[in-house]
Amino acid sequence: MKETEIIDLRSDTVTLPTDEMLEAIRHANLGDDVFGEDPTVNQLQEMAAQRMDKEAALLVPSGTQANLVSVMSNTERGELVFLESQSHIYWYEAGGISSIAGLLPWPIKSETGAIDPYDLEAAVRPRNVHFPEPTLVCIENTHNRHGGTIMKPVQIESISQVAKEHGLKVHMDGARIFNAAIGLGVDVKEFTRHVDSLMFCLSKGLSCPIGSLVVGSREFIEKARRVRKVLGGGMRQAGVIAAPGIVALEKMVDRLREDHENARFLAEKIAKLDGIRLNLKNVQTNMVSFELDPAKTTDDIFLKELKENGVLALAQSKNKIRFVTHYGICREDVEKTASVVESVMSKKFLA
Ligand code: TLP
Repeated sequence: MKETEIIDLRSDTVTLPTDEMLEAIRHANLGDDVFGEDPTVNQLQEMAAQRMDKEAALLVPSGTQANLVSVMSNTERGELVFLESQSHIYWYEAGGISSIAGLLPWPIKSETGAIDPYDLEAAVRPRNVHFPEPTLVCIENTHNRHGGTIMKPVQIESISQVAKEHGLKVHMDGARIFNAAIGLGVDVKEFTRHVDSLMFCLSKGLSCPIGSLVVGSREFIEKARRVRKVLGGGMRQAGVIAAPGIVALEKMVDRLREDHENARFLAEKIAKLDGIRLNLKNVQTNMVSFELDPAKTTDDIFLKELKENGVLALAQSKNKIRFVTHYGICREDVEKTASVVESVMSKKFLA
């Protein structure tokens, strides 16, 4: 990356399509996908289902819609959904789980993003006329607000066991499930085996411009197709979205390792700095989350100083900052970021 260019570490959603993706769009075979006739979409959906070891998959425009379609296809209005208290569905999806799906979200706190099976067990109340019917548990992997932490397959299995005992389904927001797989060095199927449905995004670390996939049983996907239509997500020549998705699944998964190495490098450099509280144990994939000591600086000042030095980051909460590494960010960029952070933190902003 040239010195004058901005180093954008706000999210892996800022990634641009590769030349091969743009070529694939140009040459894609297209059809009307509402009729199920787009061959490129059908190919991607088959690939996704196979990769996740499920029966079927459905292409939708965004991760938010993927979660909403999944949640609605697993429940009926008025029911109760357990989810982790910092989860994306609860925090960042504009309340669609309540306002559109008509569900009661029931947040459960956790240490690092993985709901403890004992806490789920304790939260499930006996079926009774007073209580909404509990039907679904949502997990998130990797966990965004916990800093890209991985929920291990064994943890998913334990949650799913408790869920099954109580007749609940499990949906996984796997927006970054390939980061989890690469981070642990296991096949992605290890993470999908114990969930009923999942979604994953093409438009994050995999670098596609648009698109997410909902994956599950054939019956579930049939319902999801109808729900997607209700939400206005039925698309026509959607092969233009699917074509780069195919390239992503074939070519962009293994390189996520590089993003993880860059995140680790950056985290280790800045964890040592005065005024930064960063738990290196939680740096497991492509995110670096940390807190700023409020006696030293605030997120507004910190982000402004960074921006003036050509680096962009996001505040996830008051004084909590997130960097995300991704395709297009190289070692030189994280080296520069580390030195910018060091010089910013060495200044005295607050009297
Ligand atoms: N997350 C975005 C923002 O919304 C915060 C980001 O920059 O990380 N699940 C998870 C775990 C996500 O991180 C996101 C996007 C989504 C779902 C929603 O995906 P989109 O943005 O495609 O609707």
